[in-house]
Amino acid sequence: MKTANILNTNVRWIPTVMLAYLLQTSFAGGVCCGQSVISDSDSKATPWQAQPELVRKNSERRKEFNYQESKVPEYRLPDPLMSTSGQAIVTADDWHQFRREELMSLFRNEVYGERPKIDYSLSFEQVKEKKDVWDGLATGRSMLAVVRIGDQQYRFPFVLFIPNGVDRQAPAVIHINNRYFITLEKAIEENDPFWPARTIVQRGYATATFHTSDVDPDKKDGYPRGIRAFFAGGAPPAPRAWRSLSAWGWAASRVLDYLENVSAIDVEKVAVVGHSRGGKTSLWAACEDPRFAVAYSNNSGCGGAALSRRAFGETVGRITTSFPHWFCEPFSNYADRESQLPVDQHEVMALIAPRSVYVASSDEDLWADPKGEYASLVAAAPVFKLLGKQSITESTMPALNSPRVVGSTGYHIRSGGHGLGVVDWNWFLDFTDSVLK
Ligand code: GTR
Repeated sequence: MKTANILNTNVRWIPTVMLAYLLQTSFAGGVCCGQSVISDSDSKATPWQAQPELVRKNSERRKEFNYQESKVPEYRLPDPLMSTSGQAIVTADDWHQFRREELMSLFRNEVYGERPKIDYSLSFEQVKEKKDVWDGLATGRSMLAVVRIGDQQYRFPFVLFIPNGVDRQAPAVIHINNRYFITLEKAIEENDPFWPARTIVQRGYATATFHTSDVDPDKKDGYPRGIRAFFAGGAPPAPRAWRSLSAWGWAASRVLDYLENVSAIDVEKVAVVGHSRGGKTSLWAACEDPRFAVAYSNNSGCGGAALSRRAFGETVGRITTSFPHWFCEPFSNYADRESQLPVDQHEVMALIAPRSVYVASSDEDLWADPKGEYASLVAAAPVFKLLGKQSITESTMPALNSPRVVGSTGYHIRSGGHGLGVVDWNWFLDFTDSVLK
């Protein structure tokens, strides 16, 4: 029972000095924490606030964007428990049978676009397998997902590790890699902090990754070479058709389709994880696919966890201009009129309920609006409650480096800048341990 042993020995407290070291370095190594989370539930630590010097510098450098709390417009969030026609949603049945679908349609029509309703077939090719990775800890596979419509096919690669010799099915983590493709060999040799496969497996999880651009190129002009054009037979995308974020999330679901055939994996316990644009994707992937038990968005900001109405840091206007391929066309109509949006991002969290959501921010990543990322999680609480789940309700932010976990939701804000690293992963895996194991 190799996995079990490794897990036990890794459950230990991190001394403060080591924690500081881990936070300051890009420590790529491995295994360091387990139950080491400092829960802030009874802590008196000061709630996080943006560093005044950083606010000053950002405001100076990017004058057209707001970095000051005092300049956040007054806003009123749409109530996830009030239907468009003004009907209060008071039972879980009302939510499941009516309101959830209504909200999904609003997000599809106004933000992420509608996925195609075209029949396709899906198969998988195993390109390589290594049965004895990391001294027998895992089996690694290099795979191709093959999507067929008629005689045409679209393929994208993914890599997977399955823990060996475990006595019960393992939970799993699907990582949406918005930066690069990590090959099987590379993942075996280097524990890349962006996707530390070895650490994840040592913590008792299977894990898979794919690269977003292999599914739909992450470029303004990448459409003709991606899965969306493949589905559309080369025709240009309709204004409300899916865009790249939705396409990448769709691909995470195809990887999940594969995991359903792996007997060592518990498909009821699969988390979808992404950073930044990948984090926007992981949240929407979990909305579209209820098989995901957990969604983790790391530094996802505008169009991800952050409330659009705050217009703090990145705005709807800026994101839809810089990345027109991420969102369907109507989203750009809300530039500078966010208050007219029929939805806001707290309803993305609500759409994932009663499943679990974890949101992470970074102290220096004001562009992603940490306060707005936290506030949207809190604003989803009435829906978690209606569906019988506990979640974070405390409106004051936790202190820096003090994860807050309540029932189905968790949040941390880490020292440092925009990025996904070992510290984030360890706190996130502590959360999945609590909700999945
Ligand atoms: C930025 C973009 C953000 C975020 C980030 C990333 O340029 O403005 O919304 O997604 O890229 O994906 O790293």
